[in-house]
Amino acid sequence: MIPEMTTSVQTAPTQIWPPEFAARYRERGYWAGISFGDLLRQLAAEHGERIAVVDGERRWSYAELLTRAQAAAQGYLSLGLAPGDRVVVQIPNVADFFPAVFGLFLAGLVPVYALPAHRQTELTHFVRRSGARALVIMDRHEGFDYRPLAKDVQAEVPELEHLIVIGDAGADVGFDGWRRADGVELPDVDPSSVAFLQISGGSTGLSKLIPRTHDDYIYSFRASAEVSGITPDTVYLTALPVAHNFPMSSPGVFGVLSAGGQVVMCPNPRPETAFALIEKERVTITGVVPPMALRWMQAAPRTKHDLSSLRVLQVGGAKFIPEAAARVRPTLGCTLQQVFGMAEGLVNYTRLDDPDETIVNTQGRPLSPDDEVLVLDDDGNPVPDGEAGHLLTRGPYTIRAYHNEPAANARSFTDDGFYRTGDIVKRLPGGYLSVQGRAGDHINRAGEKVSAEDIEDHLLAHPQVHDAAVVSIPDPYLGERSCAFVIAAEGEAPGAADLKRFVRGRGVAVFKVPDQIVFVEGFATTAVGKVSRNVLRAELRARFLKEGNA
Ligand code: OOB
Repeated sequence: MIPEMTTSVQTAPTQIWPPEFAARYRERGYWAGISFGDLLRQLAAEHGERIAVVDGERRWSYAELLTRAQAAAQGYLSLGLAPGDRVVVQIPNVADFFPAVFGLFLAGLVPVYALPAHRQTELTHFVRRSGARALVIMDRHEGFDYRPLAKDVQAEVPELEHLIVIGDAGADVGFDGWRRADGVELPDVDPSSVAFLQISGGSTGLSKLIPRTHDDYIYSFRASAEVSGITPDTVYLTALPVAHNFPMSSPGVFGVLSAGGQVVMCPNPRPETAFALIEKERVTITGVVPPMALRWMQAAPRTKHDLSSLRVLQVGGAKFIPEAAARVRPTLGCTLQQVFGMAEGLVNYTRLDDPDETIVNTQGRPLSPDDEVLVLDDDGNPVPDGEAGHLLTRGPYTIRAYHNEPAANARSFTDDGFYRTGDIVKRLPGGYLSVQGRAGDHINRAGEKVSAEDIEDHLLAHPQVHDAAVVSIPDPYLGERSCAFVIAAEGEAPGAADLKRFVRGRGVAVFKVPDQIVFVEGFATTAVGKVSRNVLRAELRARFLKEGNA
């Protein structure tokens, strides 16, 4: 693995649009000039005793959410954390997520969102790269104890001063057991400042951190709530991990709360768990990735649960093929909304009243009238509508830079501020987009983005691996799966199972372990000299598919 090269001193994250753009986004009312903390105060004033969040038997009103978030905010500050400090948050789908992150917002602290599947390698990277001083976790969830993991991270990065634990905290700070901190004053938070750091899917190496501001993010989920028909009667099921950008903001939990609706936490995405909650809470909308949609559609005809309250199923994160998309209404009895978005910003939606043909065959059109979209050929020239090209974008909620990544920023953004998404799309009439694939080398495994380079680095750390190239292979269920081509070092070759165990043992998220390992004698090199990894991966992938192994 490539050693972590960041220094321990990290600058505070910023996200800055050129003044003329910022002025336009404010003038047009996109950036409303309120912070997350202000938003929660407004919602508590407006919706007071209405239920905001449901988690099993726990039902918290908007007023209660504010009270709990304020206690958390004061608790964080009483530990000595100061506004602007970063705090990594690894919380599964439980109600406590909301007081934990709104508490951070109210205190002017900056959450860094890790997913429950992340392990030591990823968490350590997030802590280092953000310069985080604290980590908030849940004690255990779905059979996994997060406390020893957090301890290991702290042992590796001693600058991580505080572990804050929801549930049984042992000697660490208990989330509900703050020492009384009523006197602690909460700061004024600038709505144009960075509210949190989101995690990028990442084509190269480890994830980059994405600074999103209060202004830009609040705009994106409020506008999304409109596009998805969210009202105070909406009941949203959080079936995907809440820290992911899709269930968080498209319109997700924040969009639904911003409209006074109700959010129901689903501990895992299994059809039996989700269907029982849909019936019990009369869920009206939820969002899933394509493999989950397939599983749900398979299970729906046999379920004993009443799914008739469900009006909208959103599907996004990876390509949903038209054949499957066409089956949503017949099997689940609801409208499909395709969502094509990215944590960096731009989100596209099919509209609820679009004709079926558009809903089934496209990945939607941009959320905002001020989303600028370019579709370019390899030389940077626009391609005609209907032809495939590279998607670039800029707009009122798309970032202009990653956090502390000068090299990636130079690659990922044009001089005039367009983000190179790495996606290959066709633009269709009406500005609808159809996603064709990726230009870069990552595997979109059921919506989880895995960088080929990241897995290769882990494989290369094995003493019996001479070289490795990881490619994506089409998979009927996952959409794509990872296949590692491995050249063994001289001597005894490791087995495929050994290698998978080895990668898992390096403390990485399970979705990064290669699905398949193929041992090869060597890599064909068609070009003279240094072969680009991209060319090599493309060759291996083509050979694999031709030989009928898929
Ligand atoms: C969402 O966000 P990320 O940051 O995990 O991944 C973004 C990438 C996109 O660049 C694209 O390659 C792929 O995921 N993607 C899709 C897709 N939605 C995302 N590819 C094909 N069809 C789709 N519908 O995945 C995300 C963020 C917000 C909302 C929805 C998804």
